Amino acid sequence: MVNNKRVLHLDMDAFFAAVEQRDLPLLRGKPVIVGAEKGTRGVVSTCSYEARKYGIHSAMPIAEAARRCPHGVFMRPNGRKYVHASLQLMRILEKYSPVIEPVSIDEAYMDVTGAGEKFGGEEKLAKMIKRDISNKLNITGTIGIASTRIFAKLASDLEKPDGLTIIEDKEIPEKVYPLPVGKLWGIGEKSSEVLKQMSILTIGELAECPEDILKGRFGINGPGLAKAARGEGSGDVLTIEEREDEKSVGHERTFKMDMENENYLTEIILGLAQKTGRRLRRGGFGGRTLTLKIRYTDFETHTHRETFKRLLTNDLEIYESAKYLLLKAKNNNKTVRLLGISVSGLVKVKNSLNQWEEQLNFFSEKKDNTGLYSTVDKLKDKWGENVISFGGTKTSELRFTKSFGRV
Ligand code: TTP
Ligand code: MG
Repeated sequence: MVNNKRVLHLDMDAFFAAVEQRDLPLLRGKPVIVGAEKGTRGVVSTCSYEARKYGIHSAMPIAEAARRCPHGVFMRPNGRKYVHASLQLMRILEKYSPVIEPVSIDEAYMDVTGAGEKFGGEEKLAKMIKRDISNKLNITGTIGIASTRIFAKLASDLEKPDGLTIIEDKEIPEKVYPLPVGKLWGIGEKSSEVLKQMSILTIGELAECPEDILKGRFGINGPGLAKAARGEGSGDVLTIEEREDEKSVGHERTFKMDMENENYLTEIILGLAQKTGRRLRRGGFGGRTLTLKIRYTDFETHTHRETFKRLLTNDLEIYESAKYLLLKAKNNNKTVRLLGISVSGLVKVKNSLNQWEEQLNFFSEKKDNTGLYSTVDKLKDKWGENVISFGGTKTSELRFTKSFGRV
């Protein structure tokens, strides 16, 4: 798709692990695995690039990571530190474009249309941002630039870590189309497998596939796949103010694997709730209606909606309500492919707060995250002892979960 926009996507490298390696030089050059306690049934949050050589990755069971790399350094996440780094990161980005959309703790889109001229070219601009980040934060990030969000994101994934990939529209056939379909956001192993059976292996082949054929195989989601392959339909980069005009706030996540384990699904819900809560806070909103979207392996998709008496304003309330809907609605005979939650019926509850500041406060009372517990206490004071029961997900294991909501 050709347009006159230029979108920059930045994604920090091995973010949690990089912050740990920065703060403890002993860890540099070592396989560092950040995640659940060894010996528990929890998962890896992330790991350093040294650890990736052992095949370790986010969401892998921690026990598997320990088997693959027994000599690795296993660490529990320190949310307060990561939020602080994230806050600093977003402040740096603000210097380079007024249109920034943070989409997760270590990732942001920037509309850099026209910025190339101001900074002496896109490559110069990207290098300047990378240098600024590494000078100030002492960790690295990878940048992709293209004319659409979906291709900018794809570009930032091509040369990790510490990379930079710029894709001009005229280079799309040469740089994007030969890539495997799985490189495209939203296309996991299952879809790749189905596409393979249709002899569609590359993004270019997918882009050219007639939409009705895809519809026959993937139902209503089929045409979206071809659109994604053409870089279409991923929207503009939105500023915080623009997002405030949205009528609902939410996130969804497609899994690379199909999921049936209830504990894992509630963990996903927890991650989505945190992202949604953050967006609500950023706009100073609360909402009463919660919608849960479930897509099963066979692509059957259901939405379940419920309006609550209380106003949903924070992560834990959203998590609890979404978990309740999940347990009520889920068809236990099917494996789940995608989960999404959104909050609507928005009302302004306070003036716009800086989401990152708020998250920072959340973690800042003491190093051991007592801020989190005091928040839980306040909720319990307000709604009673049973309002928060984390099921399989312990409060102490609250962690950031990367959102794949909006490309
Ligand atoms: P990512 O950007 O997906 O991963 P990363 O920054 O660690 O590594 P990469 O170089 O490939 O970008 O996620 C950012 C952080 O979010 C990550 O450091 C830890 C956290 N996270 C989780 O806690 N759980 C997850 O499943 C994922 C994917 C990330
Ligand atoms: Mg990252």
